[in-house]
Amino acid sequence: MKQISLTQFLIEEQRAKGNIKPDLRLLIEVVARACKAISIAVGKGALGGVLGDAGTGNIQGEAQKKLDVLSNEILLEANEWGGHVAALASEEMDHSYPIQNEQCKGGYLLVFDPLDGSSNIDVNISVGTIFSVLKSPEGVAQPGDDAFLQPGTQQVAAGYTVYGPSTMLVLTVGSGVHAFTLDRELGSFVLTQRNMQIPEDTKEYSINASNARFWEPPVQRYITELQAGKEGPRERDFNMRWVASMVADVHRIITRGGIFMYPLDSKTKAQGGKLRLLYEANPMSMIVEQAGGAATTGRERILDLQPQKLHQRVPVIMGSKNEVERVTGYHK
Ligand code: P6P
Repeated sequence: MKQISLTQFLIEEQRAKGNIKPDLRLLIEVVARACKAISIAVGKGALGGVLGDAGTGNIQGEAQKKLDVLSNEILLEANEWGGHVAALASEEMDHSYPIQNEQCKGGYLLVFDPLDGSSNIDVNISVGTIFSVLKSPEGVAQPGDDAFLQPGTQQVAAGYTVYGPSTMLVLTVGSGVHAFTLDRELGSFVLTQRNMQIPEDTKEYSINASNARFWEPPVQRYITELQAGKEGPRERDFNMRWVASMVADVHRIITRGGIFMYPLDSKTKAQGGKLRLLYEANPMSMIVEQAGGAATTGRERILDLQPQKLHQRVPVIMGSKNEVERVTGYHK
């Protein structure tokens, strides 16, 4: 079967739908190239001398893995000269990073988690890169942190690359969700799935059950019903999966259905939740909604939230529409 590369797909989408301006296509290609380099570094494992802690911490108070720092540097370097962004922001950087050279500036903002789930790196479990593209505000010469504080509905593109048995880039530019698998011989991402759709119902849920004692009553009720299986009110058995790598868990859900939950709980309430809005919840919510799923905090649609700070955290419930609507309804 003729292989369609990421570049060909983006050009054909532009011709057909006119929703991918050349600059956005070129930015997505820069990010894809950076993800290829990250995939190579991650794939070397112990042979690459980049496992283990970097000996530094990030603004989240998390110990940085060497690969966190390396992945962040790869994405920064690729975009500094790429000429498509005005500024970058990352989980691994306290503040946003404005492009200084006027000749290398573009009209977009790129915000990313360079290596999500990196605590799994040293035990060889799938990790990923999550990215979100926003428009740089008109007339702002040097966009700072505030420029990134846009609701998720303002995203022009969102995607992730999961470094698993194969390396897959999953992307939306607002007209469906499409998956590309890295062909290591060609060195390019090849289209392997068009218009991914999340089944509206599921038998799989994804939550860190060790937090059960901290959950709010609606979540307690929902999970208890799932655990009751066919003897309970749901009248069917459910299965649980928790990889502790959002990219891996959400990719499974986009591929075969499920519900991913990191709900508000008494442990994370003071900081607003566990997962970060701008570079985890928002891009994943755009992808999930574009694939026919739903994404809420338990109380409101994630994409409608007005961010207040760069590293803001939020509760996250996303995946199969009917399940997300059910547990969100329990919060009313
Ligand atoms: P816990 C990884 O650190 C992450 O941000 C997500 O990728 C993942 O879903 C979650 O945190 C795991 O959290 O509390 O189970 O370790």
